[in-house]
Amino acid sequence: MNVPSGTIVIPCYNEEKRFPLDRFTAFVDANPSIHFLLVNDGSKDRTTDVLQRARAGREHQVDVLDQPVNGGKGEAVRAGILRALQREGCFYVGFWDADMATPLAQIAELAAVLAARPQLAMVFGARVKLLGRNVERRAVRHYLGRIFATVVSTVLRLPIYDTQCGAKLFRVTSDTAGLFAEPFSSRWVFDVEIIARFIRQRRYDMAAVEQAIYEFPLPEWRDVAGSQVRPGDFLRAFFDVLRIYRQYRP
Ligand SMILES: Nc1nc2c(ncn2[C@@H]2O[C@H](COP(=O)(O)OP(=O)(O)O)[C@@H](O)[C@H]2O)c(=O)[nH]1
Ligand SMILES: [Mg+2]
Repeated sequence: MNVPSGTIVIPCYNEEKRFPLDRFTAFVDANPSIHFLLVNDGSKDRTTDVLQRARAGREHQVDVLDQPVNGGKGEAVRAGILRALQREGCFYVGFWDADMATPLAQIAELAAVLAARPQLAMVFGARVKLLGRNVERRAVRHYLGRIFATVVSTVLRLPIYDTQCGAKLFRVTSDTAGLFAEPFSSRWVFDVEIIARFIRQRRYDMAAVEQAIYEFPLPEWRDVAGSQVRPGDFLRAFFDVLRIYRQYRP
């Protein structure tokens, strides 16, 4: 497949043990058009060493951004995307969770959708458990995720299925930086905030927004142990959505 060039940001917080170094380097070497920006988000373990090893010998394709203070996933992604947008010749930018619950091979699939459909501004991985696919998610997380997505759909007036999947690509246009320009007000549901900003950018024309976002049902996704999201975060997420609603409504 002829994949246009892009940069994927991988936010990493205490990922020394979880970051799949061998899988990552093998993928990088086999996919020269895909650049990576690994963001160390003020980790307390040796994440930096692992990320530097991932970069060694691949400096043209892999960059490491060291954030001295832990700012949370959203801020790590934001810093990374703004940096990635400075590279010339990027057709897309995106972010991907460090546990690689979504296999890296899906980057090309998402990019291909973006390339084939000019009206799209963004493509999100969606964890839909259909027959014939390997989407393994713990039941609790699945149902909590369904409730959360339903709340977000209602609040944003956008029928989105999966807001929280850590695999998202954005077409690089003059509008892209605007989505990441300001710090996010929420630590965990910045994905929702990106969508809220996009809706505002499109002047609340919901038909236009629906035409510009594509959810791609992933053929493979597996829960990776060691998630740092805690039950309390789930509750906090609802209040964050409420705040986003107030902040971004017309
Ligand atoms: N928990 C946490 N994750 C962060 C932070 N900064 C960056 N991340 C990254 O955000 C991603 C979250 O993935 P994970 O913990 O598996 O969450 P889950 O898959 O949604 O349960 C990983 O790539 C983390 O390394 C942070 O401050 N806290
Ligand atoms: Mg995970």
